[in-house]
Amino acid sequence: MKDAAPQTVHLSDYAPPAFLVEEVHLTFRLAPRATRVLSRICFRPNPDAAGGAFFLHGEELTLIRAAIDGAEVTPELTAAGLTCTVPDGPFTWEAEVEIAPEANTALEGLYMSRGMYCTQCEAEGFRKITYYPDRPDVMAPFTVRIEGEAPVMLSNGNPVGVGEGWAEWHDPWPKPAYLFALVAGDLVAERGSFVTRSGRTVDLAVWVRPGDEGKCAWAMEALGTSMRWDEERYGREYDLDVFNIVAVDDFNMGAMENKGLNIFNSAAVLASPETATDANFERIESIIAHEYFHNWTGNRITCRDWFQLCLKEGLTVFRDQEFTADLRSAAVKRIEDVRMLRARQFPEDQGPLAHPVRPESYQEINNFYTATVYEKGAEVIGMLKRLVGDDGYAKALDLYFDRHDGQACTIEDWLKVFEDATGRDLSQFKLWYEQAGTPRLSVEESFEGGTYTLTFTQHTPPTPGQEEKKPLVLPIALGLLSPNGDEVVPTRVLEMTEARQSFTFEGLASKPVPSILRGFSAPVVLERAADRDERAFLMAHDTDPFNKWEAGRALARESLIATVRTGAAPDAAWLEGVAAILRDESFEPAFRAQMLALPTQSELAQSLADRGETPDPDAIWGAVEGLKEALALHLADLAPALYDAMRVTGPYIPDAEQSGKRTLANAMLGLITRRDGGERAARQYAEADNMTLTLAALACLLRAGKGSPELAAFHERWQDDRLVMDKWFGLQIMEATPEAAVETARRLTGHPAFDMKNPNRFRAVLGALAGHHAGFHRADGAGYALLADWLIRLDPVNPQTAARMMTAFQTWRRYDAGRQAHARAALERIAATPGLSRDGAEMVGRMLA
Ligand code: 0A1
Ligand code: ZN
Repeated sequence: MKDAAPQTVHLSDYAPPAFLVEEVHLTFRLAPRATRVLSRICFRPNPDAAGGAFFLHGEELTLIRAAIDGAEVTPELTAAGLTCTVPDGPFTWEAEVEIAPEANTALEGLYMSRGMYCTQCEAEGFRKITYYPDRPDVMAPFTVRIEGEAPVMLSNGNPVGVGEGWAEWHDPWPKPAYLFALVAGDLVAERGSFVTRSGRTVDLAVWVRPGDEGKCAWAMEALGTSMRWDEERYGREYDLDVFNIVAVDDFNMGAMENKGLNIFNSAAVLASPETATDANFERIESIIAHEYFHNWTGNRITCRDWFQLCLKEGLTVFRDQEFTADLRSAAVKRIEDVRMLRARQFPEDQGPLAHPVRPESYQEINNFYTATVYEKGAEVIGMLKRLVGDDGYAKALDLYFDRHDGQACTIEDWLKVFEDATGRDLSQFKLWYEQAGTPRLSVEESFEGGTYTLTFTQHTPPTPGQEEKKPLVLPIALGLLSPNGDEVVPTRVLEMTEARQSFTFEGLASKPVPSILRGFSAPVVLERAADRDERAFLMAHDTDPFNKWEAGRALARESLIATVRTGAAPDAAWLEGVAAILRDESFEPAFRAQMLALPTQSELAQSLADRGETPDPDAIWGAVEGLKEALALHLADLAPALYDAMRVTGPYIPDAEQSGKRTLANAMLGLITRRDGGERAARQYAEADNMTLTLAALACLLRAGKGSPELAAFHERWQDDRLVMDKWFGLQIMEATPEAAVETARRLTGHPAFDMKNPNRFRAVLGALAGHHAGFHRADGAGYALLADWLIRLDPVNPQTAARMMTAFQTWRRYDAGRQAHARAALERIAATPGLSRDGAEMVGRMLA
C-alpha cells in the first residue's frame, strides 16, 4: 500500500461520479477489536459522466474478500481506496472488511464511546467503515443489518425487524454516505410522539445511558417544538416513522444530522436544572432544532461536493437562528449571534485562516467546518432575505424545495432559485460566497438646505490568495432620528453596490442622527468616527434594539481603548447610559443584561491592531477590570436592588423570561462581589438549587480570589457527572488571573479526571486556556508552549479536535515581537512534529505562511 500524500482538492476540478449507486445493503458483525462489515452495493455507470475508472474510497480497512456479480475479484489497493475492473453495465459489488472500533480514537468512522458503538461519517468517515464512493453526490437507499450483543442497535430510517442479537433498518430516502449512522449499546429511551400536519404519527426517542433518563425531557420538548416550527414556518414535514436521537460522551463536534438517527455530543442533549445552566438549555434547544432542520436543508437536499458545505450549514444555521428568535427574544438573539460572529468569525476572516464562505480549495475538509462557513454563511442568507423581502424569500425557498428535493446541489442552484422566484440578478451578490475577508464600511455625512447625504465607502482588505477585492452588495438598514430623539425616517434598507455611494434624504428640518446598519444588516466592520455624544444619544434613543445595544458597545470599546492608551478613566457617558437602561423596566431583563456585556479582550486587541497599534494583553485586561470596577461603584445601590428584583420564585423553567432574570441577577452578583468581597456570592452558592445560580456564584467567588471550599464541595458532589465536571475544570481557568491561568491549566491536566481522549474534557481545559486572552498570550510564551505541548500529544490521537484548537494561534501576528517569537516557535514545533496529521499540517501551514 502506498501512503496518501497530502493533496489539495480544488472546486474547479469537480467531475461527476463515474458510477451511481442504486442501493446499499450492509451487515455489521460487531466486535470491539474486529468488527466485520459486509457490503452489497448495486452500481450502474453514470450516464452524465465522461466515463472514468471504478474507484472506491477506503481507509484503514482490512479487505477480507471482494466480488463482482458473485465472482471473487482482487482489486488494487492504495492507502486511499481501491480500483477494480468492472463490467460495462450495472453490477453488484460485494466486500467484506474488518475494522477495529475500539482502537479508533479519532472518533471518525465506527468507534466506541464507553462501551457503546457509534459512528461519525461527515465529512469523510464512511470510508473508514467500508469501501464506497464516499462523496456527497452519490445518493442511495440503505438497508442495514446489525448483529451483536448490544441490547439496543440502531441505524438510519425505519426499523424493519429486531430479534435476539440482531436488528434491521431500512432508509428509503436516498442519501450520501456521510449521513449513515449506527449506534449499538446499553441504552434507554425517553419516548415521545409527534403527529405531522398530514396526520402521520412519528415515534420519537432520545437514547441515553442508563442513569441519564432524567436529563432528556428538555431535548424531547425541543424536538417537538422544532418539528412543528418547520411545518409552520417552512412547510416542511418529517418523512420517516421514527426519529431517534442518541447522546454520546465522546464526540468531536456538537451533533450530527444523520438521517433519522441524529447523534449528539451528550453535552448538547442532557440537561436538568441541577446539572445544566440556562445557557446550556438554550444551546440544547437550538442544536436539536439545527439537526432536525437539516432533514430538509442538508439531507433531502444535500451538497454536490464539500465546497458547497455552506449550502446546508449556512441555511440551517440561519433557520435555527430564526427559530430561537421566534421562541425567545428576537432582539436578544440577534445580539447574541452578532457577539458570536465577532468573537469567532471576524478573527478568522481577518487572519491567516481567512477563506470564502464557499472555499475554493482544501487539503482536509474537516478543517473547513468553520465560523465562516456556518455563521457568515448564515449572515449571507440573512442579507439575501433582507434584499428580496420576506415574500421573495418564502417563494425562493418553496422553489428550492420543489426543484431540488432528492438532489445534491451547489450555491449556483441556490442563487438561481432566488433569481427565478424574484427576478433579481444575483451575480454581484454571489461575491459574498467567493470573496473572503470582512468588509470595512466608512461613512461621511453632510447636511445642506434640508437635504441630508450619507456617503458610504466599502473596502475589503486582502486575504490569503485574494489580493484584489471587488465591491459587494451591502444591504444597509438605516433609520434617522431627529435631535430630540424622534424617529424621522424609519428603518429602510439602502442597497449599496459601488465602492463609494451616496444616499440622500430630502426635507429634513434639522441634521438628523443616523442609526446605521440596524439589526447588523451586513457582516461588516463599521468604521464610523462618531463622537461619544452621538453614541450616548443612540444608546438612549435608538428605536432599533440592536443599534441601541451597539451604541453602548461602541462607547464601552472606545472607553477601554482610551484607558489602554492613556490610562483614561472610564467614560461617564457609558456608565450613566448603562444605569439608565438597567433601571428601565420596559426593557426585558435579558436585553438589559446584554448592555453589560463588554467587547471581548480579543476584539479590543483587534480594534487596536486595526488602528495600527500593537495590543498589550495585560493592559487590555487591566482596562476591562478597571471598567468593571467603575461600573460596580457606579451601580453600588442599583445592583443589589436589581439583584433582589430579579429573584425567580417557583419551579425552574429554562424559558426566556426566567433565564433572562437569572442572567441579569447574575450580572448584578458580579458587580456586588466586587464590593462585598464575595459575601452575597457565597450565600447564593449555598442556597442555589440550580446550576445557573451555582455556577455564577462559584465564578464570582473564584474571580474574587476565593471559593476554595466551594470548589472542593462542587468536586465532591459532581465528580461522577462528566458534563458537570467539565464546568468545574473550565471555570477555574476562565476565572483565573492572567498570571495564574497557565499554571491552573497545567495543574488540571494532571488531575486524575483529565482525559485527553474525551474532546469535551480536552476543550474544558485547553480550550479554556486558549480563550483566556491575557493568560494565553502571556508575554513569556508559557501559554503558547503549554497549548502546543498538548496539541502535539493530541494530534495522533484525535487529529480533528487538535486541528480545530490550533486556531487559537490564528491572531498571533497582531502582538509584539516577543510574543510573536514565542508563538512562531510553538507553531514551528507543531509543524516539525514527526507524522503530524494532514489536519494539523494544513492548519499550521496556513498560519505560518
Ligand atoms: N453537520 C454537523 C456538524 C458536524 C460536522 C462534522 C463532523 O465531523 C467532522 C461532525 C458534525 C452539524 O452541522 O451539526
Ligand atoms: Zn449543521
